[in-house]
Amino acid sequence: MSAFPLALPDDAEFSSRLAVRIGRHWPRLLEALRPLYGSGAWEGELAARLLSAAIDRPADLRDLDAAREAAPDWFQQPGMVGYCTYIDRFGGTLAGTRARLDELSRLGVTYLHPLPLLKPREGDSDGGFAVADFRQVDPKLGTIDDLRALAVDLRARGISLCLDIVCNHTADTHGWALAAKAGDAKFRDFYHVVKPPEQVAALEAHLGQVFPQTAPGNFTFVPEMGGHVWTTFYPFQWDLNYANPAVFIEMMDVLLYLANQGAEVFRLDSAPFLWKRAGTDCRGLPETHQVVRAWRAALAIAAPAVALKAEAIVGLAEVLPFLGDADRPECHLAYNNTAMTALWAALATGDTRPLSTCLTQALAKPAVAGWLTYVRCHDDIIWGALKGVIADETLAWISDFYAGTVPGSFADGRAFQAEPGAVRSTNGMAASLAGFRDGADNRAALARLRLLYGVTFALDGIPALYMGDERALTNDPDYALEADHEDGRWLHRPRMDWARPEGAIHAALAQFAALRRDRPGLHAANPARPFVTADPGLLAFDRGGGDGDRLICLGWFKGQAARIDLTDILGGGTWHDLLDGTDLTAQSVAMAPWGLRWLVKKDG
Ligand code: OTU
Repeated sequence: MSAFPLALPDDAEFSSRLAVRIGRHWPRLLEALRPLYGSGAWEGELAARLLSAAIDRPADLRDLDAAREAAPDWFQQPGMVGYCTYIDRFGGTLAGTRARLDELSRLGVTYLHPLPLLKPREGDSDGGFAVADFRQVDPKLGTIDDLRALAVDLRARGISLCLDIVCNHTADTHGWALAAKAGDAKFRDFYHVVKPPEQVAALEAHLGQVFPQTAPGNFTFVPEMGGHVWTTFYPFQWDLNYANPAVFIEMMDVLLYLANQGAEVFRLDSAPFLWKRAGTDCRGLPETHQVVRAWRAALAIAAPAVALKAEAIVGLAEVLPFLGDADRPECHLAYNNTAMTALWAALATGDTRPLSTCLTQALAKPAVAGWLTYVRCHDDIIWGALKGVIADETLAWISDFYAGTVPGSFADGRAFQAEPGAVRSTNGMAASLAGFRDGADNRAALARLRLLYGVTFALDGIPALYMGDERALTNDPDYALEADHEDGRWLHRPRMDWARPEGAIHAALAQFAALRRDRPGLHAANPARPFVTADPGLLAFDRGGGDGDRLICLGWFKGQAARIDLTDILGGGTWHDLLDGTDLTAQSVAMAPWGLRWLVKKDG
């Protein structure tokens, strides 16, 4: 009944390994998908695509598969350090980016996430998140051959390439959408078309809005489609219909194709939105998790070197299911966006207790999974992710604080859009939000930026830098002068400024990366366990495993120096701060303004 329906190729060694993987994961794939699609002809098509991708897999990537099967915790290693950037803004093109890789290696980077680089629609493409062809590179950046060459260069340096899979939607100019508009019934079924206007209103009543000002509503009337197309994001981003097994199979084929070009991690964009069910908010439905689980099983068969990362910028309770459990794994990694958001909240309020709460909740992460930890990314900071952890009024105050409208605020950011009554999210580069202003005395701002990154690097996952933060790059206030860049998030998508001095923050980040590498206790299987501290301004958490390699991270979220008695946390003996090289005892721990310490036990 569930046997794999096709014969494996003649190559005995390859086929015996493939047979083992099929034996393990094909039943899982069917178990995830049959409740969605029933049994049917789609199973044969699925098997054929899987087998052909496995056969097409280049020899070097098959070697990588074997290595990763032997060491499946590769992405949890303490030496992992990420970097996220736009190809055009970092290196101009893919070829130009290949020429800049020394910059990444100097920072200890082992994981590169270039933001969308596949062929986008013409005109506004939501920063490349409206893909017109999943098998071609944006011609402005290069070709698919350039992408493969980049992946090879990266792998030679021990850097894994992470690509976006914009799996929730396509551009309205994608071939599937064009065929659908032309009346091809097969492709009309790739999208959701709602005909009676009352039905649109009935669906809307349960749905939220992601871009309420720039893209209100979730539906767009398209005359050629004879109704409203489901468009959660911009009107030119058409949501795919995962109730159609052909959509699952096509997107799986995209994953496998890009895996065979050398991608080692996939960022599943907008993961919560995949499945739609009338009468719900269509976020994180159980069927969505079955789809993700099935992709995981497909990769485990045809490209087991590859890891999945969930992009779910929602509360932690909605993020955790994307990591699955031991029996039903989903993604290997997920963004720890609540920790990130709570870090910024602590920096504004001087109160680290909500952050400790988020870290405590994050202990529910399966030991085999990792967090993607970060300070900033290309999107806005969504305060709503802390709903229930921080009171709404406080979140509104924090939003104003980062917009710079609270008297005495150090921040130089801007408020973004929000649904009526909700707290407005925040745009801005990390340096600007931390108060860095070009030409000013920036010592405090740099200490704040170092504090946020120093905590992030001590957490249980891959810490990812956002381009330019290593040089305290500030906002791009002129963003709207560029065509199709009205969206306020372009404030924090400036061009890399290679002439900008590297300075203290660059040195701090390189130090964090180098220290992490040598500390087995920082493996992502060892969670960050927060302590209750007497002063809410102090964040303290423990990292370490059974092997005795233990590290305690201290972060002081206040602008005045302090001396703190930490006997209850550290106990007796001498502790050594890896960051400044000094020794200290628990009775009197000096914390500089916005200070940071990574402590290890010196004796006993
Ligand atoms: C993602 O973000 C991308 O990161 C954005 O840059 C895109 O515009 C968007 O998808 C559409 O492709 O709402 O504010 O829970 O929060 O998918 C960012 C997930 C977003 C969403 C997330 C989305």
